[in-house]
Formats: sequence, C-alpha cells, structure tokens
Amino acid sequence: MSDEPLIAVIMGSESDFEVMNKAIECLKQLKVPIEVDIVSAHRTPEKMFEYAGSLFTRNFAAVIAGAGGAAHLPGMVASLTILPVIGVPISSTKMDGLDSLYSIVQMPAGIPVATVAIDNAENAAILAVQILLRAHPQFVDNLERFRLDRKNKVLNSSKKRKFIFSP
Ligand code: RP5
Repeated sequence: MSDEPLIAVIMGSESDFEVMNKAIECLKQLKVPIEVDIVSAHRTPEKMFEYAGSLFTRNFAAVIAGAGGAAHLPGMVASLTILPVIGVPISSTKMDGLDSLYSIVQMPAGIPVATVAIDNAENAAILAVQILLRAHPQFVDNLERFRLDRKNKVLNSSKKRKFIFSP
C-alpha cells in the first residue's frame, strides 16, 4: 500500500488553519495519506494554477479547499482540475461565513464544488474519504469504526440524559 497522498487539503490563509485542522485531524484518524498546503487564489494565483493543474497527474483522488471571505479558491481549483473538489466556507469575516458559503455553493453549472456547512471541515474530510472508498477499500473499516464511535456516543448520551418527567 502506497503512502502517497490521496487527498489534498488546501486553504487560502494561515488564519484558516484552525478550522481546516478539523479535516486534517479527521483524515489522520482515518489513516488517509494527505498533503496540506496554503494556496491563496488572490495572493498566490500562480501557485494556485500550478498546484491545481498538477493534482491529477500526481494521483490525488480529491481536493478539500477552505477559504473565507469572497472564497474564490475552491471554485478556481475546481476549474483547474478534473478531480472532485470539496469546499469549506470559513467564517473569517464579519459576515460569519455566509459570504464564503454563497461564493462556494453558487458555482455556475459545469464546474461543481461540493460544499459543506460553514466551518464544517470534518464533513469535508468524511466526504472525501467516501469518494475514495470504491478505489481504496482499505479505508472502509476505518470509516465504519469512526461512524460507530459517533453512534455509540449518541447512545451513551441517551442513556445518561433520557428521563421522564410526570408532574
Ligand atoms: C481568504 O481570506 C482566506 O481564506 C481567509 O479566510 C480570509 C482572510 O485571510 P487573512 O487576511 O487572514 O490572510 O483568502
């Protein structure tokens, strides 16, 4: 089994890291090899062109791109690669991420960006792994276990919190 990264996790700024780290930690937990980088659509456009253009030949399977504000990065990367791109709108501005959500989710027809909820980088990670599973079934057990953990947490909360009140 190769250790070559399968998922690229990119973000527009260092300031996005805290949110995007949720995707990184989730992918680490699922033991999926990743590459993480900062690529800005408006500050480093040349790097974005080169990076996005190389992803398919470098054998990546999916891209997670987080950005705040006008949030061009996911859409621009999607226009530069044939790989599926998952966009994470980040609440880095006074508009609390609504600006980025609209910017990312409203891609015109033909160049889709799968968009998760504002700051929900973990869902982007899970979706990226689900995209991989057919071709990389070695991650199936990890994802099943991850979901089972979540299920058990809810069942345990239910045991702890459930009560009947009859006055
Ligand atoms: C976007 O602008 C980044 O994705 C970030 O969310 C936002 C603010 O960037 P910084 O000014 O903090 O670098 O490009």
